[in-house]
Amino acid sequence: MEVKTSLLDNMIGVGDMVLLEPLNEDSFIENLRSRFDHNEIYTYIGSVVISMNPYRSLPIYTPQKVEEYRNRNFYELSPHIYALADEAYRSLRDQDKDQCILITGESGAGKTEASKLVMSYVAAVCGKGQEVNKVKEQLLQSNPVLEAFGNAKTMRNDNSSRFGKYMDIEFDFKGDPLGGVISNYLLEKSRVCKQPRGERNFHIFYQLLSGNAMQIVGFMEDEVQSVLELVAAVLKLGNIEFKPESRVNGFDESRVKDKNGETTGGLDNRQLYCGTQFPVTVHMDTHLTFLNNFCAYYARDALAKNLYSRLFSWLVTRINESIKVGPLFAKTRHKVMGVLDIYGFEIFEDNSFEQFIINYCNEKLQQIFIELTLREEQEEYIREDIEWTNIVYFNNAVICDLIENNQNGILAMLDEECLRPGTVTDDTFLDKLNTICAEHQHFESRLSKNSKFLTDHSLPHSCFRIQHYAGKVLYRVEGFVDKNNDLLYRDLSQAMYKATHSLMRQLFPEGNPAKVNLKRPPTAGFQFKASVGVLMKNLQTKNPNYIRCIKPNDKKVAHIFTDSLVCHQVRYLGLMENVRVRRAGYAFRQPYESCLKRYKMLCKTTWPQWRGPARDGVAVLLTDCSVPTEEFAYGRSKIFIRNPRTLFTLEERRRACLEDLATLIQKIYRGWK
Ligand code: AD9
Ligand code: MG
Repeated sequence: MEVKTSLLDNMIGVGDMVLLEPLNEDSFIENLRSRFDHNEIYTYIGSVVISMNPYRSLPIYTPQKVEEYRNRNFYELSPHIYALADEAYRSLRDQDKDQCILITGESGAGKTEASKLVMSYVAAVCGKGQEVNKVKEQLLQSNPVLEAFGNAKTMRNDNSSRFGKYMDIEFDFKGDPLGGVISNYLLEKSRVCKQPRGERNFHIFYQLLSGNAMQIVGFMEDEVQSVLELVAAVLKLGNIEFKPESRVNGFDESRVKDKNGETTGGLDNRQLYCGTQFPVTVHMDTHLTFLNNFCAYYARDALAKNLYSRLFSWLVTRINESIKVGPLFAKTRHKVMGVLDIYGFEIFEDNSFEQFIINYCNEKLQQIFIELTLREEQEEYIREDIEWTNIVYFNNAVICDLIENNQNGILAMLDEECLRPGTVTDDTFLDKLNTICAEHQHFESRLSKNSKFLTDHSLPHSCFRIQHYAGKVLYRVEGFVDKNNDLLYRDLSQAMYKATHSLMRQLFPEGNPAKVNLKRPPTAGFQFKASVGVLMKNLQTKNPNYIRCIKPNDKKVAHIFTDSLVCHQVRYLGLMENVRVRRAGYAFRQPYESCLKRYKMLCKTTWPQWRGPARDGVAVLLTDCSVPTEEFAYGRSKIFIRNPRTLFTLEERRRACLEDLATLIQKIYRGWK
């Protein structure tokens, strides 16, 4: 069989790393670099798309490009994120396989941009009509709203996602979009009160100040007004200052310094002041008392953070209401495409609970990638009896376990410490980590063997260090206990519930005195672990499509490709191992029955019906099509095809065959008429 050449052969460098000769780290990086220099920012490893952030807009996302990639085979055109989006959408529509798009990479690597490109491509190629267009518009418009409230400028990225986002887009049997559901994961709410030097608060605070009129699809005008009032209230809270006033019963009391301005956009300021001032519960008796200065500031910040994060979650719920699938479709099975865009792995000078959570989430995603592309792929060869030499790769399961193990994982220990009566501080938590390490043989050996967790004496005070898959991160324990507890004085909730502002009341339902619930809310870490667990289970039920984003430089500028930085990412993303597994293996596999069903028309002996075992039918078919024997291998239940282009050629012949058939049918039909 003549192996058809695709555009993969006529381009800068090599479009698919699987075809790279010789294959080593240097040639891999060089290939990325020469393609990047020629504005070829996408490169494949088989079906995985590597995306280099160009840091400038390239003319490669035009409607013409969409048309070019529409309904074309993955390997037919030069690598593009549209090819992956098209492939995922077509498998969803034609083969009824739920898909998920997993986008990974460190902060600033281009994940959010990639997720928007996938969504806009799918929106451009799926369905038409007024109703469908409205659904599409709402799905797409959810992005700017959530970005305004959930993104901020950081040292690593001017538009950094400070929350995790997973969106399920649902389609009907024809592949028309019906609606969607967004899940959000732990917003970095500490940013509301404090931003590291050189960073900013969430975008909305600046948009609000510059009077940016907000157009939110699906929101009523008064809702927008309400939301902005609460954003203003958060700002206002930040400006409240206290001064120590008197000493009553040996306690310092603190009062609000300046009560200028009685309203903040429709919200009575006194309600905010009340919230931060009284009363507190002391020894189970409720005394009307004022907080001391430290506690007053603490309460103020806790309230601002809680108010903002609850407002954010409310926004997500509200957006979900407008994009949810209509009741008509509730009972039918939908096809689902999930798009995951989380906060990228980050290492700052000062890393706290937020970075710990963000990096844990990235470990889990890396784990899915390893499970599915490296481990599962190799295990399938063994299962199917295909000759195979094992390829060694680093499995980060040990780090995930270190963090999430129910008995002695770091999160479990943090929870235990948070729930323990007595004096609990961040340092007692750190002591606990150290003691557990020393006491538990299993734990200690697991840790020291892999040196993933280090609290040795060379570390700065109050720190521990984790050797993550993407690098060593030093965490300062200060604030861990507090942020994990995430408690709000009950009185604050009650004061907020008393507000005349209806959205404010809605955000603090536990403040309703009729519904006092003395049960402790689950900790932030516990909730996050649980929701990530649900997400991982959900992803595993879908067919994964990977986009691995790489950041070319640390300066956030175009045209600069820093070898060492790219090399570091290529290493920790496991891309070399990915190519090796892919190269040694087979690009394509399919059960004998489905392979025969799809291609039997290419061979006279198997068409229209093959009456023997499917495996023999496939053998006859491949011989008849002159596919070279080194191009395929017979597994127990599946046929394995090595080179994507072999498959591409089979697909091309099938398409030609179908066209001939259609012409023939038309001729016969005309003859009849
Ligand atoms: V973080 O983990 O949320 O901090 P991301 O999401 O990985 O990070 P993002 O998509 O926000 O990074 O990309 C950072 C910036 O790079 C964008 O604001 C764009 O200015 C730039 N970028 C990324 N991808 C592209 C692209 N395909 N074309 C042009 C891009 N610019
Ligand atoms: Mg992002």
